[in-house]
Amino acid sequence: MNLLLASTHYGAWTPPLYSQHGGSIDKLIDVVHVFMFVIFIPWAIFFVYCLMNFRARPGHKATYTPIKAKVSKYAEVGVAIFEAFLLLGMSMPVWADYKNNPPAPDQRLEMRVVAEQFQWNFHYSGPDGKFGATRSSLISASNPIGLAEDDPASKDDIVRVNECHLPVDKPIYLRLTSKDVIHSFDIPTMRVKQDVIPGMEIPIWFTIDKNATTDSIRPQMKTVVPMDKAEWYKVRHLVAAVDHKVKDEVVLAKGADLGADLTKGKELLEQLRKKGLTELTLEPRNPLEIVCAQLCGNSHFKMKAQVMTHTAEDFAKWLTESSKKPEMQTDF
Ligand SMILES: [Cu+2]
Repeated sequence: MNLLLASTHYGAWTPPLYSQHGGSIDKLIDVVHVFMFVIFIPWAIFFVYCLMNFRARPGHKATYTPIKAKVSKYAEVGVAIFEAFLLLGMSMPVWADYKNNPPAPDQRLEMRVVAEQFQWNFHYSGPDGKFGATRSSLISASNPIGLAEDDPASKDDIVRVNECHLPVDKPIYLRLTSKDVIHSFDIPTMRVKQDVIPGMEIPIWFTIDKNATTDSIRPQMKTVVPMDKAEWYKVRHLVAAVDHKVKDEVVLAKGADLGADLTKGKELLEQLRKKGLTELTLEPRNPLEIVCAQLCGNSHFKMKAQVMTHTAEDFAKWLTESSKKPEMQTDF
């Protein structure tokens, strides 16, 4: 369990929430869990009672016929009614409210997401707001979405692999499609999840909380680990949050990681211990990520993209700068 918590840095319950619509989903998850717990306990007790009470034993024959008690019938009807309420009264309104209200085209950031085994490709229309044409015949390692460069609309388009930049406080409208098999686009911290199906383009939309820029989230996930408890497998996803000093010598600079693999990590931690460092102050390099939630092949586990969230001004700056010098980043 500790290993699990250390590896997620998201805590024991649902991950932190950074989108505007996610509160109602969390409420539903909470209600379902409490309800399941409430019916699990009495039913487990009743199950054990039946096993004991109706078993064959000296002087008593096992009972094979179902019991016909009114209490159990009422309990079953009560559970069915509550489950209908969960579906009709809670779940469907949340879904309907979400699905019936896509953001208006002039107010949203529209993007294309093209999934493939095993990476996420992001296509931005650039400052002109027009997506360049794509053709499957043009797809190559350096052009993963097959963007047609002879199309004038593609001149300022931006394509990124496993790197997704998003603005906060502005509706985001993603058009999801896949080049090969079924994937599932999932941002756990935004409560966004949608299957991605080849041959179809499925839209999904959400708005990121105003204060949820990557730069402001990262320090919130700061953790302090005493050196005697610091093991590489627990800290490998984290980086130094501050300059670590021993007698004015910087032994681990802010932003440095704890070694790329087990051997290097062990060595580094040993060195730090020898130098007399007593604790590590760490934070995730990037707290937000997109994962694939559909088992899509043998490297499904590494189908992850980093999400960087920016203020409106920073995002506009990124968009303008990136569209001027189109560069393909394929190994993020
Ligand atoms: Cu996948």
